[in-house]
Amino acid sequence: MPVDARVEVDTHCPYCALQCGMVVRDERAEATVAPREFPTNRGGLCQKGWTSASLLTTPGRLTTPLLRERRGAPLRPVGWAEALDHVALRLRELRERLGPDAVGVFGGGGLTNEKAYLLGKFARLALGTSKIDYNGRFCMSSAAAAGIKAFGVDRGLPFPVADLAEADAILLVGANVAETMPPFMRHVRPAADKGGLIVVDPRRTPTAEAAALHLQPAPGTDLALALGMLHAVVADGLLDHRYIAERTTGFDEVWRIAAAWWPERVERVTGVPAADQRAAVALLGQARNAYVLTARGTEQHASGVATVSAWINLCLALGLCGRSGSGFGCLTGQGNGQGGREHGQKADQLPGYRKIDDPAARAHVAGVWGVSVDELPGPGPSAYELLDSLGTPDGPKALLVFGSNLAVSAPRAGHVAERLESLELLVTADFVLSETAAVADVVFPVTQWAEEDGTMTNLEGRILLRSRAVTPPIGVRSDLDVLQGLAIRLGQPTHRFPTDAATVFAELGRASAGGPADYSGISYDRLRAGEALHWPVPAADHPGTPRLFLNGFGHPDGLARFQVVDHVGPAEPPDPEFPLHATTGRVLQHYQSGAQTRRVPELTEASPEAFVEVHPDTAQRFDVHDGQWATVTSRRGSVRARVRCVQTIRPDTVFLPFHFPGAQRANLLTNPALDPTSRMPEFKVCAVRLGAA
Ligand SMILES: Nc1nc2c(c(=O)[nH]1)N[C@H]1C(S)=C(S)[C@@H](COP(=O)(O)OP(=O)(O)OC[C@H]3O[C@@H](n4cnc5c(=O)[nH]c(N)nc54)[C@H](O)[C@@H]3O)O[C@H]1N2
Ligand SMILES: Nc1nc2c(c(=O)[nH]1)N[C@H]1C(S)=C(S)[C@@H](COP(=O)(O)OP(=O)(O)OC[C@H]3O[C@@H](n4cnc5c(=O)[nH]c(N)nc54)[C@H](O)[C@@H]3O)O[C@H]1N2
Ligand code: SF4
Ligand SMILES: [Mo]
Repeated sequence: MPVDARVEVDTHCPYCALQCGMVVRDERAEATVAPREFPTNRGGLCQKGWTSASLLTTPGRLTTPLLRERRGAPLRPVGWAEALDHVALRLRELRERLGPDAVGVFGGGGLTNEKAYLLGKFARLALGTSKIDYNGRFCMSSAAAAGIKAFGVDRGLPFPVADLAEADAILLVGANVAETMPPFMRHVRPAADKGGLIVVDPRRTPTAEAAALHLQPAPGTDLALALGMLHAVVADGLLDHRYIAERTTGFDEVWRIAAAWWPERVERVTGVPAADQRAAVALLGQARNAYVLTARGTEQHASGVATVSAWINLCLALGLCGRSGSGFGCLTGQGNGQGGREHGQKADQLPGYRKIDDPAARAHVAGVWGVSVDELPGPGPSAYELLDSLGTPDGPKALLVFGSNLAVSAPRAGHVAERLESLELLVTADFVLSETAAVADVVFPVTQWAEEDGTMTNLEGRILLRSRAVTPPIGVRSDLDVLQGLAIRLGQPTHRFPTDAATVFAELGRASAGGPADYSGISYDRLRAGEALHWPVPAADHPGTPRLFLNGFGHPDGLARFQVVDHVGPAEPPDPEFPLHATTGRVLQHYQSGAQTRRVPELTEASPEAFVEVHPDTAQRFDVHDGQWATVTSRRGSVRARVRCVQTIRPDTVFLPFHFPGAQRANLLTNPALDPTSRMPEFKVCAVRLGAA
């Protein structure tokens, strides 16, 4: 092909919420990617982004539907009509036999806004089921719930990431951005250079290495740490009295609890020296501009909502929220972790971030969908509760999975695998044979990122267009096609399930109009023109809302609400039988369950297998050696992982990445203790013992 015939399309990375700008070139049927200047990545990409094009032509790419007649039979290639007919017939039969709630749906925060929206509509209308939830429950739910309580609105960052460049101090809590969003380090670098970066993590991560101050609490004790720091704010005279009086409510009740958490007491619970707590507070309190940012390390706990609330309390006490140059935010994780939690694939939700039990929201959305309000089901169970109920007398007998590899990523994965096995029908759509697809009865092969149009909402609430840049392989269809194909066979009119992304987006805009996440003023044309549109965008001539709370918070009185919270501690503390804390998380090269990145040769070469980080003293105590395979055991199961002796972890804690399958699945260990509000499982701490493999 002559050089001038090659196609170059501006788009964004297929992976995380930073949604780095990239250019995809479709050259001689081989796509390549290159970084592009965009505010979130400022010309950078991480190794996953750089290698993302290879997934388009990975040898294991699915290009034909797969079906097995019965459990135990092998998956065999079939045509689209046969696969769609088979699934629709089984779903209809189940519905007639057991009612609409006999079918469950599990979505993902990597799906475009259009897919997430249509999946929610499909569940409520074509299936009539209340049982839909998604993997964002495992990701942002605690942050979202805490944001709504305090501010009345949940948008991960209520300001553009570029604002961070002006910060004198940044507190990163349970966020290892140097590995989970490497180009994000560019935004915290100015504060780090001024000596103002503070990192809270039980491990000395590459992010902590860049910090002036690293606080290293025991996993699951952040809430106590935040209370101790609030205590120090008051004791050291840094409380912003005027801000508290003018812009908040509820401080006095919060202080009644924090008063009892003086830093020396907190040191005994967390292991963080009292002097470091005071030093961190001094850095934040004396800064002209300061930010507190949380991520999964502090959020993925059975007390995750209370813990995030405690960090917000600290921020409010210092007067940092809702003014220019300072703020509080939670770092969204998945590519569309923000939009994916706004448009109705969540158990309790309708599009526009509306509640499914709100009569006005139901009336509005039923109107847009052209159905009567009574046709809309009510709220359903949360992700883990849905998975835990599969195949039980009251639970779904069939599950449709779009955009999650839950066999690897769900907590207590051994139990979840048993629940999947007990189903009459498991259906998934994917572009590779993930561990979940491998145990499904029907697999639909779908287009991916660069092969289709769709919008994503990045970590700063900015809506982005990912445009089709390459021709998909023959045989695959988009998720929107799959949903339409099934919906028609379930008796729905074709027009109700459009397959053109721009048409779906326009409908999504109407459905979201008037809701907190209002997209009604956004169009593909505005996005193509490169407008920086942060929601809400309630009209076609509205410029968007980059900074949400400058003129008041989202509650009717415009005030932020302090939340009364007290320290709880891990749901499963260590004991003589399971004497160590295990925590889990990420490495730079792998994304989530690894379904995608384990198929990229450069990435598996750099990170081939599961490992467990162990302090040398702990290795000696448990008689395991660096480089050796070990067994880590919790009350729920055992994992094989190679020992990595590191000085950077606390001696009472081990760390495992969760990206690896089979016997190397960290989630065989994890505790599905759920937060009472967000229903977030406790991925970040459980009790384990360590032994030679
Ligand atoms: N390379 C890579 N990047 C990713 C992803 C990926 O899978 N791989 N996934 C994306 C997604 S969906 C997400 S949600 C984000 C997640 O991004 P992060 O939240 O940054 O990632 P994690 O590694 O899960 O957790 C961060 C840190 O929390 C620490 N931690 C563990 N327990 C505790 C605790 O009790 N308190 C505190 N303060 N810290 C604790 C861990 O040691 C870890 O270093 O990353 C996104 N980016
Ligand atoms: N122990 C432990 N477990 C965790 C976590 C942890 O920190 N520790 N973190 C949790 C978090 S934050 C998250 S976000 C979850 C994520 O965990 P998962 O939900 O498993 O996420 P992925 O691995 O990204 O799985 C996405 C799957 O969908 C496919 N896919 C990608 N895009 C599309 C699409 O557009 N359409 C369709 N049909 N398929 C698509 C991919 O190939 C892959 O198979 O894991 C959670 N699990
Ligand atoms: S930081 Fe996230 S969005 Fe950027 S290249 Fe890496 S994975 Fe992609
Ligand atoms: Mo996530």
